Amino acid sequence: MTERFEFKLLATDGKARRGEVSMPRGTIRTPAFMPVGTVGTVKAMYLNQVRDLGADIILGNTYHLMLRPGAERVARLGGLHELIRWPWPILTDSGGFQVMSLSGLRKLDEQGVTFKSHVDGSLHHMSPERSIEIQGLLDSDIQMQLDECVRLPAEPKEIERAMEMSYRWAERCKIAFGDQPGKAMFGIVQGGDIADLRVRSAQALSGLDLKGYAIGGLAVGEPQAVMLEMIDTTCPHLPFEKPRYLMGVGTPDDILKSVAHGIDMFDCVMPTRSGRHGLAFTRHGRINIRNARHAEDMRPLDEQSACPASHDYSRAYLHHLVRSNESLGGMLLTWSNLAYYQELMAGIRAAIEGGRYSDFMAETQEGWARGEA
Ligand code: PRF
Repeated sequence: MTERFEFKLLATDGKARRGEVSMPRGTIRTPAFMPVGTVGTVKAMYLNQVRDLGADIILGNTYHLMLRPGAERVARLGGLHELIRWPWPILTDSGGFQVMSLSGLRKLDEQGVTFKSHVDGSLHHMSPERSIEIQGLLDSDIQMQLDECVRLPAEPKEIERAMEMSYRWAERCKIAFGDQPGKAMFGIVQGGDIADLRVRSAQALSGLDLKGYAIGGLAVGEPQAVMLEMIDTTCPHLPFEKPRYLMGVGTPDDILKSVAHGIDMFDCVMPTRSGRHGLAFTRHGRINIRNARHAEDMRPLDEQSACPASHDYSRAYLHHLVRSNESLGGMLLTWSNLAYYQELMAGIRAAIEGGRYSDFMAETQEGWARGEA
């Protein structure tokens, strides 16, 4: 553990990277998957379970926490780590993306974003500076710049305008963040599905010498091939020795392929949200446990998994719980899914260290395609 935020590259295999982010609250082994804890809880999980599965960091959301319980209140209560009982690193998203997807009535201009709360309809304004201030009140370890993410497909002019404004917001966020050696503020590359805009965004942000870089504006409606192409276009223009975070991605397949293109960090609601809806991710691929064919299947989801939710409970029981809308159904499937995601990340890290990432990718994909007996 260190006093300063640091990123060390430990090994590479092709474009895939194995590294370590260290900071006062802990060390993050990369490639890393960060479970999403939007409102200060990784839904349907105890945080000690999340930790035991191998999560080095979790994610929180500025937008949700500023509305409830409120950033100043969280600060008075000792900060987010103290409140939720998670002493390890927390990354917070800046709020712009969630405003666009969740709040009613919103207006976005150079000053920031004005929006109506989805909780009580109250009106709020968030500037780039206020987003960083809130993330500071939460005591977040990795803070994200405020940005504008454009849904695809979109007009090139619109994508360019949002990318340029996001860059100006990055400059303002950098000043607002100031000098905090033990923490980091990441910039976010935008530019939609236009290679030239991605390159310009990455080059401009690199000039700000930030501690890490995210790629935003992907997995917003474009095909996977376009997403991978944009990652490939962007990465050569980011500093090699800084961590790269692909925001809001993705499926196990998205993660496997994005790592091969040079991504170090991921977050996604997929394992938690899908779990609550009855979808399991396993070494054998996806299993929709609501399906009638599981009603009398006494096999576990994955007999080889180390997670009790995956190897100790029958598909028949999980099917029954999910069909009956029982909380335990969502809890067990979330547990099993997060276990699989973390198991996948551990496999990815070991494969890169061993210089056998492409073999690992092929074997993993074969497992999904083969399905189960
Ligand atoms: N910006 C921010 N958060 C995000 C995204 C983005 O573009 C995405 C896009 N996949 C997910 N979360 N700030």
